[in-house]
Amino acid sequence: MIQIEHLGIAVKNLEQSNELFTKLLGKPPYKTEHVASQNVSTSFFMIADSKIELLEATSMDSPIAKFIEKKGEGIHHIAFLVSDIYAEMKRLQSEGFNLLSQEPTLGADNKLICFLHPKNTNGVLIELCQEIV
Ligand code: CMX
Repeated sequence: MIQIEHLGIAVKNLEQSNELFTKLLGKPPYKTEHVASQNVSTSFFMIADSKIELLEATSMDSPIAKFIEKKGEGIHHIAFLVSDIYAEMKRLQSEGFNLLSQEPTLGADNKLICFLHPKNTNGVLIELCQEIV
């Protein structure tokens, strides 16, 4: 693991939350993106070498819609940057973590991603991500 790449925050209304976080951080998101594979719309704010990702559900069966229904808005996941996601997935699987996919998938912000089930990580959803070069 190299660093915390971003914190994901589940929000009900991306436009309103973009305004809120623009005021809070003193700068606008550098990117907004619809990620069809995850049923989410996202925006990214840079903070030094890390990022905040705001996530709004685009359908009722989105993980973000389910999360907000159950827990309300708030921190949804922590994403760690890795240099070799395949090696890291293999290592974590051998350590007994529960990978939510056997292969990395294409995520937001030009990344290969894989999630670990929160039940085995103290209730925190963990995302691994690797930059696509
Ligand atoms: N953080 C912590 N716990 C979470 C959670 C989260 N983000 N999402 C769900 N849970 C909890 C549920 O509340 C539930 O807890 P209890 O058993 O105590 O009730 C438990 O995890 C398991 O829930 P589940 O019913 O088995 O599964 P869900 O349908 O809620 O799905 C999860 C949970 C993590 C498997 C699913 O959300 C998933 O596959 N997530 C990965 C993909 C994703 O989150 N995509 C959106 C982000 C995309 C992006 O970053 O661009």
